[in-house]
Amino acid sequence: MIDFNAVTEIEKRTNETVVKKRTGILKDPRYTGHCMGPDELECPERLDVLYTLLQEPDLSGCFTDISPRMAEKDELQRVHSAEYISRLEATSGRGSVYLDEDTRTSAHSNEVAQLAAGGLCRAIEAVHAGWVDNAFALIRPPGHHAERTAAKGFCLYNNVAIAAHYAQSKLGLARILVVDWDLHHGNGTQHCFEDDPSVLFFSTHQAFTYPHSGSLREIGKNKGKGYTVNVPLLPGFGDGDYLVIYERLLKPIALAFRPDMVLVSAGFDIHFNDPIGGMKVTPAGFAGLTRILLDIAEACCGGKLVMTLEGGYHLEALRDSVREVLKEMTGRRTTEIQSAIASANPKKTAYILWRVKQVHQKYWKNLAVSSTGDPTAVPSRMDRFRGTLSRWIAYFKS
Ligand code: Q9C
Ligand code: ZN
Repeated sequence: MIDFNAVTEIEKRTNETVVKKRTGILKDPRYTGHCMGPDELECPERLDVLYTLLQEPDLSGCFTDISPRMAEKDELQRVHSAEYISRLEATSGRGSVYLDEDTRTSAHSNEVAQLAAGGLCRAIEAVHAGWVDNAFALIRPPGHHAERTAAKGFCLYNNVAIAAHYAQSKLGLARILVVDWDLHHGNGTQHCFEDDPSVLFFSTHQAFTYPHSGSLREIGKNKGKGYTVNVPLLPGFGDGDYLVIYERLLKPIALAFRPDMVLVSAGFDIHFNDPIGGMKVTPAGFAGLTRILLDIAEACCGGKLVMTLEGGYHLEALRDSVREVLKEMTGRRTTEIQSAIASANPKKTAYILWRVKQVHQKYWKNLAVSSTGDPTAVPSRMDRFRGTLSRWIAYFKS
């Protein structure tokens, strides 16, 4: 039985203080019971390797197990239409049913998808209640592409959207920050909170690829303007580039927003070995990203951070990356990000930093660029490009 009241250990090392965190892991063997067919990228083996990872000598015993529950009907209905829920329910017990060209069900998929959404709610409950400091929901199917009335891109129910609504309506949290570092734009999550200023959606994604949404002009609607921040990236971004984006764009926005909890759609398809992604993030880069998110959560909400698995299709890359994320979350290691930021090629990020600042500084005053002495300032010569991407690409290649 888990002792949720165990006191956080503090361990002194030579000249740094390591504060160990209680990290919850939401897992369940039933999550491997959804299978889209042989040779599918989004496969049960993804969780097999992660659940095996947890048994490694330096990780075993470091985590608090959290058990899932099914999402309730009313929780699903906050995000999905009754017709869509019935359509998914009707696949129960049946063979393969295609819901989208990339997305199909097996006999237990409906129940597994409800267990994924409910599982993420449980991880959030555990962090909110203080049973653990932070948590990672190692669940599938993923969720961030699922729309109100449609399955999409391997996703059935939108786990993060359902869980963010749960955190607000059942736990009483006011503001939720949803960060989506998956390779693909989190279209479903964005659409769910587009006009809602209480949920800030920040997404980095590879531009000009599936699902072809998430341009930086998509900033939210009505009262939600400014609370959707899209950062489309060209392929080839690596650790330093991602850390620059998260440190210089996400961090100031998030500190101004002051979330009560940070939820992360953690996709590992930005790893350099991923079969469908063009990004170059390494396991150390994932640790650095996790460190920035933990810093934000620490500054705003007592470190309350909940990660949830989205994409990531190279099994070893997925395992090696999740290992580093988990080490960071437990506080056993604190990745130093400033040197990676300092050694990143500023040409790669200058255009997107400048564009996001240009579009969002009216909503987020602390993004304003000062031309002198500010390390976050974008070179004024960027103005010559008049904001066109093709001009910037030519500059970058020069
Ligand atoms: N049919 C996630 O990473 N590829 N989903 C579409 C054209 C779909 C990715 C190719 C990729 C979905 C959660
Ligand atoms: Zn993805």
